Amino acid sequence: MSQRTLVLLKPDTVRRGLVGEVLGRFEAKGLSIVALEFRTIDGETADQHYAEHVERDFYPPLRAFVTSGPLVALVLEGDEAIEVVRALNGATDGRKAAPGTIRGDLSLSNRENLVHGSDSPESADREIKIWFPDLP
Ligand code: IDP
Repeated sequence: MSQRTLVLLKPDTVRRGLVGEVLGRFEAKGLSIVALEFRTIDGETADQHYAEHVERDFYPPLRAFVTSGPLVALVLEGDEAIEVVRALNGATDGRKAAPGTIRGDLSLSNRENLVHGSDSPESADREIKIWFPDLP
């Protein structure tokens, strides 16, 4: 079943010069880019995106991190795109993520873990509306 999912290449991906490497993995897998934007977000947008985490202990440093510089937001589309992207991303903690995944190969942190991918169809709908409100 074709799905859309919201993906972020977080500011560490941009700072480390890994946009091409990470985007290339999604493209090589066969997912299509249907929207893409390079932007720096403010704290309010971070709060909207991470609404389920705003009360968590790890949120203040996460908020500072995701607003610390430009990121790439995109919508990817393809068969089972939500699960496929999360499998490519790997486990949240880069130190524990499996080799072969983006985080497992390229991140050594549980905060600066390079990528975000929506975790369910409901999250994907909600997040796509936040980042790309005009996307048909
Ligand atoms: P996910 O990005 O793998 O779906 P979530 O649990 O939704 O993981 O957490 C959102 C983001 O918050 C993570 O990608 C990571 O950047 C950050 N994060 C999650 N747990 C921790 C933590 O324990 N310490 C620091 N940052 C965390």
